[in-house]
Amino acid sequence: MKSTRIPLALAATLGLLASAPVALVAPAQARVALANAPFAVAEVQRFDSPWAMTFLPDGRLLVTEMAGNLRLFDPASGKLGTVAGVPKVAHGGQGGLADVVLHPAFAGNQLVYISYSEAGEGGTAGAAVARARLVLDQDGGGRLDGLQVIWRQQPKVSGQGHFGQRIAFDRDGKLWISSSERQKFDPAQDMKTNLGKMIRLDDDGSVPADNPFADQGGVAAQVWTLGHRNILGVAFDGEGRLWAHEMGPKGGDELNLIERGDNYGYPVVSNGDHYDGKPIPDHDTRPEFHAPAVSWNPVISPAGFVIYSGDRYPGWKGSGLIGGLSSKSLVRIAFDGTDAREAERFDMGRRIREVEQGPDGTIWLLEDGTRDGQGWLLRLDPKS
Ligand SMILES: [Ca+2]
Ligand SMILES: [Ca+2]
Repeated sequence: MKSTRIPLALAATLGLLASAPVALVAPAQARVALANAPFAVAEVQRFDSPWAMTFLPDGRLLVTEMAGNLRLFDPASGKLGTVAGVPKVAHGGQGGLADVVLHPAFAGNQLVYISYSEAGEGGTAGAAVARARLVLDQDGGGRLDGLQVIWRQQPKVSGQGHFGQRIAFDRDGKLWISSSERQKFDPAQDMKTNLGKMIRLDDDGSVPADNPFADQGGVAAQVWTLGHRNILGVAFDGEGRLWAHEMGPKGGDELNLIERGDNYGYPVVSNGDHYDGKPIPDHDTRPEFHAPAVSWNPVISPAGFVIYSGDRYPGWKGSGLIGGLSSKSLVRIAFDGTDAREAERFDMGRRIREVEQGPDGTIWLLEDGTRDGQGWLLRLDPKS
């Protein structure tokens, strides 16, 4: 909902001042200065344009750098190594090496999954997802072995924006990929492309027979939901529900509950408008589209997302934690079943790209490096 400011004189004319209390402006979020946060921020290690990270069972951390480097960092010793064997990535704009996650049975099969922007013919590009066996050496590094590309955006198109390419596994072992609309708008509603969609696959990239559009065949069979813009964060809650945030255009960032076969409306509706000023009808004009659980205007520019399952920060268990790029913040979301609201916003003073929960429940962040090249790995140390 857009907040509406009505001048006092006009409000008086309309008789609003005499009526029962009506919230004309949405209540401000609880903004929390770092001095009052339940954590202190520790700068741990700098990376070159870091984008995503994931913890290994031994407590070490895989970190992606957009130029195509997969780094292995040991927080206990401070040792930093490199994992060789990443395919050539199309690095530029929002493109490059992106997400990294472990197979749910990693301890047994050592499979890691990476997403990245892949160059095509004539300057085009598209997101790709590959899996490989992670082989670690004794020197704090390693390599990707037997890499297979298991999914691609179709078609590859011009430009360097809105790849999405977040990946996650659910508790049934299905692989989820956010495939953003590459700043091309209409493909998000076109079932002949897999752009602007949430994708659901088996762990080897094959298409599950019970996907909602399986009977359409082609790339439509991969699709779980459609009508998305740019999804840079996906997470499952304790009940197994999938939540995804997406960057809106000028206004209208969203947090969505992802439900089988639904259409989330972009570019037909959005609570924001196009950057060139062209209006887009709001969600409430078209109830057939799934409306966001939370909508932000002004935007937060969400990137990175966990739903916290630890005990190290009072009151956070079950909360969503979303990084903010333009808002330079960490946003805490409180869930109530299928409802959600922004509960708190911590002013971090830097663009936050990625959020991850460590094995002991500590929250780690990556500072965005796309603007000046370097970004800190940050650890949030609980205050006792
Ligand atoms: Ca991660
Ligand atoms: Ca929407």
